[in-house]
Amino acid sequence: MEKFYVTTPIYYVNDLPHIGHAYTTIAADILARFNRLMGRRVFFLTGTDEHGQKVQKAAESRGLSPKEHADRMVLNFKRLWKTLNISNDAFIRTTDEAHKAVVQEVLQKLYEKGEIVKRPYKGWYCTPDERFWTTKELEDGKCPECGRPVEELEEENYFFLMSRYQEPLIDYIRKNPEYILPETRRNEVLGFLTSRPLGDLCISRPRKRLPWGIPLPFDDGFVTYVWFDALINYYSATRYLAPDRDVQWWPADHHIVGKDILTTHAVYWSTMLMALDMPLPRNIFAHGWWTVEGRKMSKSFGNVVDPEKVVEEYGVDPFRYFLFREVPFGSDGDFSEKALVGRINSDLANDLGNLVSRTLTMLQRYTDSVVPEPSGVEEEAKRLSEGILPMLQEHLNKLSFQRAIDEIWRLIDYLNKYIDTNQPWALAKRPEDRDRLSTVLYTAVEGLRFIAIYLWPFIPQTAERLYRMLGYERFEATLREMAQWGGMRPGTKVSGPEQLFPRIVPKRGEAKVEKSGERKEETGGEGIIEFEDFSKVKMKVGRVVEAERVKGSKKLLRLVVDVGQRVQVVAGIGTTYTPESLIGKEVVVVVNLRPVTLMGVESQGMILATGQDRDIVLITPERDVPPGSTVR
Ligand code: ME8
Repeated sequence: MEKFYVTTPIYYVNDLPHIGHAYTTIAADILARFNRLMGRRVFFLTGTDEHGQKVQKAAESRGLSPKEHADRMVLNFKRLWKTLNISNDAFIRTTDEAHKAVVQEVLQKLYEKGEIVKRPYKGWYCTPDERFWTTKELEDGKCPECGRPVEELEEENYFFLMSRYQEPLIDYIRKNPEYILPETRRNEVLGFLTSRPLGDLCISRPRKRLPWGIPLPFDDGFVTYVWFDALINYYSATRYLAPDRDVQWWPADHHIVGKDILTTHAVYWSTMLMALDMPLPRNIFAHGWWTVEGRKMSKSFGNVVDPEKVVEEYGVDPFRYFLFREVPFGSDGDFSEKALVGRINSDLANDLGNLVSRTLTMLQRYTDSVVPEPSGVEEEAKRLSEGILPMLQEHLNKLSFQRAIDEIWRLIDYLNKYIDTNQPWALAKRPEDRDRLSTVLYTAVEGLRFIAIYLWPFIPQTAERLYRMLGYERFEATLREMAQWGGMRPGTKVSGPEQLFPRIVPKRGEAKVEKSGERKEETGGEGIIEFEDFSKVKMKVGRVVEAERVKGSKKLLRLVVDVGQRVQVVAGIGTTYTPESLIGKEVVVVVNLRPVTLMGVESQGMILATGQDRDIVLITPERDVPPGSTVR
């Protein structure tokens, strides 16, 4: 059986985990889940980096020993991984005795091979970053990485002769285009390696200066540099933490890291492995950086996002979904609650949630929630559903999570449209269309089965819930076996409709009225309202003065409408109208709706229209009237 080994960085225990740590770990989780579903043996490793100056200092400031401090801090990470449904197979701590033994073994081997030597060293030391810089590397006399002051230190130390591997590494990266991804980062690393001589790496710290580390096996006066110790975790874990010890886990398939620590992985770790004559990992992927509301996340700005809080407020799956749908993996992203709510409302509540509830509502109404026998196979639905699997494989192999999600959404959009076009509610009224109704309902519910399976790596809790709603207990076969059209057995009892994702009303208000362009389910009954209810709705004639597509959406347009004053409205009419065709058009706008955010854009009103999808018709005044005229 094929194996798949994926890692996250091991996080420092000097601080609490935040959205950035969650991001990397969820990425690895998606890959681990997908590969398990593909029937591979998976080892998914995460953990904590517990030695070094940063941790020692954090412990000192709390009046604890470094180990006591680490023992406490590690719980925050473990708890968060539980909250986020992270399915790691092991959790490594660099203070594990077994890890320390492997680090010492590696050091001894390199020392005996002549890859590590002792030398006097003079340089500029940045204490917070725990590393030496040469005079040339300093920027304005300060640390080029963090900009903080450095101090000149002279001491004897042990060096790993990294410079020997400069050429072999350049060669390796050139010959293996997928070794470092994304490509822009690969080019950066190559640029760095080819533009200057690679120095040797100081891998020890005198114990008298820094006692908190793994002692060098060949010199008790020194401990190991924290990065040298930490990087070895990826290998040491295969020796004592991996499931199925009979599997040859090394080398890893993917090391997923943030772009901040690419050099340590691409250069230090790769050359360490070369010196050890060990194979290099298949891929190192450096993802982008999250800011929060346009600013760097930092305690001093008070904008560090606690994933536990986000999950408490919005649920785990919306959070997981948002992070990977919002930006391509590799690019930087910006987190805001507004953007999150926009995604929940448009993608999860409207597209997915609505598809599930309307399908199950119709089954309940027309077949007593029993899956009907179809009278034929809808070839297009079958082709689309089955065709997503190879696309998922291709995209996830390159860690293109966003594209993978797009593929699944194509099926969701298709099925919503399929229901709109086939109008099961109309078929149900005509006895001669009974067979057709069965086929349409079967196709919708079978399509949902594919969606549940495909979504599982991304939003496992929702996928499992949906799968149970479809009458299954758990995924019992491999993805390839399950992704065959016709898997849903006629006669299966499915559950009644449930709301998967309630629409989120932005904190300030109670915008319970649906925005224009969102799909409205057939309900059958018309509720009578009082005149005073109706008179609460303020409508005006407006002229469209600006129109453009909302980025990333096929349906939504951002319009600026002059209704006496200018208001911004997000309208789901983009499948019928082009932005250009709307400029100058008169429309009717509901102007006193509580604003909501759709895909990151605030909508301050609603435009009246009829029809749906490609057949939307705007309601306009019969003759030109001045913008701002009241509609009653
Ligand atoms: O560097 N956006 O640990 P660390 C995206 N112990 N990702 C972010 C992020 C942000 N704003 N902030 C943090 C270390 N991350 C070392 C690693 S590995 C052998 C040793 C994520 O706790 C991202 O994955 O500082 C980044 O690389 C990592 O957290 C840094 O975690």
